[in-house]
Amino acid sequence: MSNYQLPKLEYGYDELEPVISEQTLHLHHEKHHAAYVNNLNAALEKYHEAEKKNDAETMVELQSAIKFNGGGHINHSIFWQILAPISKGGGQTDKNSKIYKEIENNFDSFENFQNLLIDKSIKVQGSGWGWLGFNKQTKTLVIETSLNHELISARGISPLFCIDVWEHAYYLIYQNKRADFVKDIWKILNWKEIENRFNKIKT
Ligand code: MN3
Repeated sequence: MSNYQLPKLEYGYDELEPVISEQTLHLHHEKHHAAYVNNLNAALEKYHEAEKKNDAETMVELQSAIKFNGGGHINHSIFWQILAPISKGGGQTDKNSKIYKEIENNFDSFENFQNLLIDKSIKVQGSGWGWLGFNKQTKTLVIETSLNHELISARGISPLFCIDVWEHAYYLIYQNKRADFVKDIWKILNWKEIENRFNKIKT
């Protein structure tokens, strides 16, 4: 029995305003993310049934639904954690933190890093994600993008933070202006949590 659950948010639905509206967050968390969780559980249940029957054909057919919905659940679970309300420290960077210094080492300056990530995220074709990750082999920070719900961990890269650039993430406020959303989301990034994620990888 697979029983993945929708994670609870650590802030109120109206607390990420004005970047993410209350209605957007309700829909994004309680409808979109919840659907990925439900569809993942349903697909895994069918998969386990097929496994019991030695039905390889059905198992292979289910892989796409598991990948899409499982990736959606995993990526959104990261996304909610790396956001914080402006009133609770959202958007505040600490220039003495390890992650800030590492960003400066890798990308010359924080501003340069920001511009690169914004640019790559805006250019994702269709639905996808912009990422800051850590490449464990080269031991460097990397900017990545992924399509749909593809995981960057599958490329050997540990995710530090992500920007959801699916239209459902911003359309109610920003309409077609993805660039404005990708520039504004920096106001609600939870740098303490991003630093925690970074420390966990390195140790
Ligand atoms: Mn989404």
